[in-house]
Amino acid sequence: MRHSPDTVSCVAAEYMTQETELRLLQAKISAARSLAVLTGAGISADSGVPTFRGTDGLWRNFRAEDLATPEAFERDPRLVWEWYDWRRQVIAGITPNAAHAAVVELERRFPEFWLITQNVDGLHRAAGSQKLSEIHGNIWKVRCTSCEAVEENYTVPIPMLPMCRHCGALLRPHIVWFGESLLPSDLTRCGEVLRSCDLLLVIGTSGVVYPAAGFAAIAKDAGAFVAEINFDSTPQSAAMDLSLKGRAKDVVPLLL
Ligand code: BV8
Ligand code: ZN
Repeated sequence: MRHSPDTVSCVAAEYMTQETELRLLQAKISAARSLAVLTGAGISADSGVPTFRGTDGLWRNFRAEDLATPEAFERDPRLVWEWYDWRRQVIAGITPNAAHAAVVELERRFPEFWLITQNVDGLHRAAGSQKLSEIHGNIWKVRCTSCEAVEENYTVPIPMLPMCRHCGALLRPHIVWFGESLLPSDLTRCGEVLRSCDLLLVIGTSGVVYPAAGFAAIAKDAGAFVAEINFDSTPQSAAMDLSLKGRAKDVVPLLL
């Protein structure tokens, strides 16, 4: 079956595009002065952490937006804790993958570097990342609903319901829920990083949750080159300077 000229050209263009886009991004990285990286659930998917909107994202048919809210916790703290305990048990047995390790190596190479992650799984820290903002919190931290004490807690399974050892009040996950604002210090840091970086990598995020979904545009408006690495195209792909398709564990190490 003879392919029409334009089919051949777009397949070739498509193939060329991925190959040439990778070369272009490698060149941008070696020319960059300051690098910022924004990650989402997709970078941890290759380690086995369920994503939010992927088919594996559901827990007992609850959507994250139903459980990750102060209202849900008010209504049924046990249900919400059972969900976080289930995720802690899943993540406890998981290790970072080659994409997390490549981000650590980029941090080592760039004096001006910052990582902004939406992930609460703690895998970037476990991989060795140090210059990072966990803007949605960390699943291994708890906060007292009364005295606001924040502590690391790795107890798996966590006793139902976990209480504060300082004042005896109920503990909650130290995580930013829907309807809750990010920490002002994190927002300030993200703003500084996005407006000063000359290259932003956006890895494994669907780009639908704000304010993180607006970060690529902030960097682009400030003159940065913005590149997306994702298994699939996203609502933001068209707005990117470059969009590389593939698994994070396969593509990110190619940038080193
Ligand atoms: C706030 C912690 C002030 C919880 C999370 C403006 C417009 C519309 C709505 C809003 C708006 N401003 C505020 C809102 C409301 C809301 C919001 O954005 N809602 C969305 C649903 C429309 N935002 C908030 O409430 C934020 N707070 O704004 O406060 C305020 C409040 C109210 C109103 C106005 C102002 C707080 C948001 C933070 C919520 N907490 N996480 C927990 O984890 O338990 S968000 C949570 O969902 C994650 O942290 C992450 O941010 C998001 C999930 O997105 P992704 O990480 O991208 O994951 P997803 O599964 O969606 O996609 C995975 C991607 O990876 C896919 O693209 C896939 O193709 C790709 N992929 C998969 N496998 C691979 C891969 N890529 C590469 N390799 C692979 N192997
Ligand atoms: Zn307390």
